[in-house]
Amino acid sequence: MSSQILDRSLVLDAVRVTEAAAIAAWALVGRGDEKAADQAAVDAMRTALNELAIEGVIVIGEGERDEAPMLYIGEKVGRGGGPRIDIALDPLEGTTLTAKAMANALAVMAWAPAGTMLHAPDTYMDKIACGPGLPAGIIDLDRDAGENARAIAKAKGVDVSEITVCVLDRPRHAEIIASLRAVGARVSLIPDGDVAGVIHTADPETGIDMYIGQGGAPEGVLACAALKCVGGQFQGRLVFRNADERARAHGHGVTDLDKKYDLHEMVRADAIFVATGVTDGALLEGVKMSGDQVCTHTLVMNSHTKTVREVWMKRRL
Ligand code: FBP
Repeated sequence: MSSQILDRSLVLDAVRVTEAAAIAAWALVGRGDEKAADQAAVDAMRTALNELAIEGVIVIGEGERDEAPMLYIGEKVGRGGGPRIDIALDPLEGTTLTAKAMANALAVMAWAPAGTMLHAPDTYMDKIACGPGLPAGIIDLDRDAGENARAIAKAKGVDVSEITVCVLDRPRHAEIIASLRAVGARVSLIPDGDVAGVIHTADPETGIDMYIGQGGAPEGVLACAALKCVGGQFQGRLVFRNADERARAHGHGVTDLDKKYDLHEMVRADAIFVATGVTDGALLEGVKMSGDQVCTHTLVMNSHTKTVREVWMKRRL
């Protein structure tokens, strides 16, 4: 099944979907309207998905059916006649970044064979990640943040002062940040966008060695699909703030609410990961419009073929 889904032509199909979402969101960059930007990306992504010869089911989407009219969890997309795939998507990862014309907003999606992605509820998740080439089990969510940074430093043969850890800039992370600074690690704070934060651990050019902190569980699944393609380690544990969130998790088939998931439990088969830049960022350039021409920059990765491609698209409007 995995070779069928990861057919080469599907990779380009996936690229068209995030390109469409990014272009639509770009029109709303800097307009101060997060909802409108997200809606534009959702509409464009849904239209593009429904043109494809796939039998897709949204497993990570815009929310539950009763609260999201489009791209809700369980929605079927595609015109059929193709492979059955699980789709995780975030049409606009960084709604605030887009509304405020800040760096690093992306349109993101991942595909895997039907039934192989964690159906994560829309709750928070504690996450820790590092890039490839390190001993298995080097990071552990149940260990102190500073201790994790120390372990990575030891494995890399450097002093912990040379380790940089990416963390979402949130008050809830004060303890994590203090723990990292106490051991002498560098902390790189990001305003939003932890899918890119996790992916950065796998790209030496970013200088990020580890990601840690609490962010969206859906974003955790998307980040895992990316790490599946480029290598690295990830652990995640769902975080519940109330009984309703626990009930949602049960509804998604989660039986062990305290489970610590690793990368291969979050995405259990080969995956395609695709992201197009909306605004310029460390991972991708944003949409550019010049005269009657639009240009996009997309990263597309396939864990089956172990390929990572950057796709530049230019189109006359
Ligand atoms: P949105 O694009 O949905 O706003 O998500 C951005 C994001 O920063 C994610 O990358 C991250 O997982 C989540 O929000 C963190 O949530 P919160 O902003 O509530 O701390």
